[in-house]
Amino acid sequence: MIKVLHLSDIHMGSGYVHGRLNPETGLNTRFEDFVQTLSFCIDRAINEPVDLVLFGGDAFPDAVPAPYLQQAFAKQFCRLSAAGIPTVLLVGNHDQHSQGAGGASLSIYRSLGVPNVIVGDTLATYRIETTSGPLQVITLPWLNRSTLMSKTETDGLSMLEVSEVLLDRLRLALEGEIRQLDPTIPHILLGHLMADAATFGAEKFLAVGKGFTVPLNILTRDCFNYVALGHVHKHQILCENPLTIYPGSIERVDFSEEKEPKGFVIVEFTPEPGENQFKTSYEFCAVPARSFCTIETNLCDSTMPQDDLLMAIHRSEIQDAVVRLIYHLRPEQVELIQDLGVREALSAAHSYTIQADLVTKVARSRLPELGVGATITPIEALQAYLTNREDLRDLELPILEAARALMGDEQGVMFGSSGRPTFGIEVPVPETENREAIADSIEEPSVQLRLL
Ligand SMILES: [Mn+2]
Repeated sequence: MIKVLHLSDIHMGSGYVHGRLNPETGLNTRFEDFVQTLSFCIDRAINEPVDLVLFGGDAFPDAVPAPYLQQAFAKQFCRLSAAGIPTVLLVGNHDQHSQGAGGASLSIYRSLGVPNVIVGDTLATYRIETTSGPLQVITLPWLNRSTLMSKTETDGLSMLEVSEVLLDRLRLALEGEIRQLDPTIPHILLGHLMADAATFGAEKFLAVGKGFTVPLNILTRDCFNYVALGHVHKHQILCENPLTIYPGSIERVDFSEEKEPKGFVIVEFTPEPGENQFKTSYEFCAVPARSFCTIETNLCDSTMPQDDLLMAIHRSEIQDAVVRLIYHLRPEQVELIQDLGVREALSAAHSYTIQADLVTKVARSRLPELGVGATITPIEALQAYLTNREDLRDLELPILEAARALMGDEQGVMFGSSGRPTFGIEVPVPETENREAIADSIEEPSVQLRLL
């Protein structure tokens, strides 16, 4: 039996906004979280022990990580090297450098000749001798258009045509690798890609450039005993035969991953008689990743918003979590919330953000007349506004009256011969021409809207 640990998408150095400075180390606590979780994975690989570790790509946020990130990453993977456990480090989109001659942040391990480490930065097949027997791994790093096509070849082609040509080339190149495989030992395809059957996760927000999607049937060939994938942060099993898995990321980068379990997979290959030669089984192993917790509560109808807000916090599991508190309340309730008390209730969290959302009574949805391309007259708009403002009910009639006067319906009240200002406001009487100009401008639809 051969045992393989497959992890992916470490992204060490991401999500600092959810951490705080550790005064003892001077480092962001989220960096320390990522190191701790990676260390947990490496501990498991060594203690098990597994025969091989596969890393599915995306080590850092970009291809030029700060030295302390490189160092922390190297420290963990060198433990595998020292323990004699072979490791394949696949290059993901975040590991590739797009400038000059390119290269990848992980290539340093090959340059230094770190024992037992293979860097997968090209499509290639490796035969790996493990203590439990040999394995074959095809590495398929993140592909961009320039990997498989030159610029002159893509000239004049649409994006769709380019993608089709790329996929044809990938199919061919993969076929070339498959034909060299030794059928008597287990075959693994290790790829960093977006499979077309995958559910998206936070990776779509992290990626700068767009890659292309690979149809699952290109990957799930009968000859493979396991298809180990990286790139998508949400753990998922895409196919049972051959077993095709995204282990997902090991730590949460943002709140979009709040509900996702985080971990790695351990895959076992057991020899069995017959055509398929090996039986593949797997286990998802959860890691103690930092939990994220959203508390959202609507206090608009609450008579004791502070108490209800504190209750909502106490009901949530905020201990050591990254928390975001979102509460909705009416403007007149604002003074009923004591910020200090709320912050004290949140103090058990690892870090927190508070977002107070003021709900105003006049909602646009209550003015259906104001659809796209539709306008209403200023008087109708004012009427609708006043209908929604209970506090102005007593003034509704005088306001409307004054508005009509302004609009010229009742000329004479405001600007007329009497010269008597309404509501005791001193209104300068303009020249007749100016008055017409004002009336004209009010007829403009844009002005009508601005009046709202
Ligand atoms: Mn990726």
